[in-house]
Amino acid sequence: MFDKNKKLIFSGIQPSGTFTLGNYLGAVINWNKLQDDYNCVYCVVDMHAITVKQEPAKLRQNTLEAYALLLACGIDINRSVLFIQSHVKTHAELSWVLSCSTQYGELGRMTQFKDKSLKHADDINAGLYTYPVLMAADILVYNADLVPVGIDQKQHLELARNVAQRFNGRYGETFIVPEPYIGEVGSKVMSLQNPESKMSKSDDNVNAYVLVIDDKDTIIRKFKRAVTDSDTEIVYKEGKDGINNLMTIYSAVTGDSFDKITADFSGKGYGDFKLAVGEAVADKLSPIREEYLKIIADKDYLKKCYTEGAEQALRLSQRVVNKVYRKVGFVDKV
Ligand code: ATP
Ligand code: LTN
Repeated sequence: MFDKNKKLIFSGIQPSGTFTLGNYLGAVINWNKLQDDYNCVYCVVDMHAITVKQEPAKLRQNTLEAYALLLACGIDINRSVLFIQSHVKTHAELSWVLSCSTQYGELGRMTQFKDKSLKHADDINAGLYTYPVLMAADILVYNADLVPVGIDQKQHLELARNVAQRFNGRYGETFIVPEPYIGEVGSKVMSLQNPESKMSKSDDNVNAYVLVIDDKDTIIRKFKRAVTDSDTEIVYKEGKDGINNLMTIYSAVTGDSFDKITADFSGKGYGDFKLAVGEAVADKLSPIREEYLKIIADKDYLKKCYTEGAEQALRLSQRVVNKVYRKVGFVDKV
């Protein structure tokens, strides 16, 4: 299925609830585009999700929803490998070996670990600490060349590179040292209620985020309520965080430049612009929502997709684990 002349992309997304417009513009839209030029392997990282407390039934539901949403957003199983992390045993197997090439101190420096330890102070488990090792295994087990992530994941990717280099130094060339791939447009979508912080699905205020599966009326209502400033001009400028964010979103979904947006809305008020952004976003998301509702209702189709995805992923990654086991000195299994 893969073209040997193309580079390999790997990325993962957590099943922590339905995706926001931020996840879509910051991550998934890039995953979709990259399928044209790369061999792509994508997964829903349910094993990472249990590093914080999960309700089992909810995790199962969220994982299926995330998988269905990726299909609805255009991840094409005829071109790319799309699977659920816990279905492919090689990730956990490689993770153990890599943990023996990762230093205690370097894991302690991870800012996500520090943040999550404060947020989940009653459950600072070993998995939360070794989270980046499993992430390194996800990537290295496919010998990925490039990893599309948001800026928040750059430090974890740096760690994966260090671990790959250390392993290669100790046991001989085994892993490709992966490069980060940070998309440009929409790399940071801000909250509609507090445009100084990022749009996040765990925000307490539902008006702060737009979900990919929100209906048209809800999307328009949320944009109408978006916090802006007391100025009137629709122009991208320092200090106008709310308008800057709306312009970024509008530009990402329509392809219009900031200059064109300013020219098109000259003489019009914030109210008109907010409505236009709401409509443009709703138009972009409505086919995804429809497709999602169809897929999530068809459990047999979903099962077929993730089962095939897991088989393909295992085939690709088993070779790397076999090689690693040999390199570290494990006895061949026959
Ligand atoms: P939460 O919203 O609960 O903080 P999250 O949406 O950041 O979680 P992830 O599953 O870690 O959770 O994010 C998946 C991907 O989406 C990551 O690559 C991340 O960088 C990107 N992403 C998340 N929020 C935004 C945002 N507001 N703007 C752009 N990209 C984002
Ligand atoms: N930690 C990432 C999700 C993730 C990932 C990966 C991303 C897990 N494994 C491998 C890229 C490559 C996150 O929270 N967004």
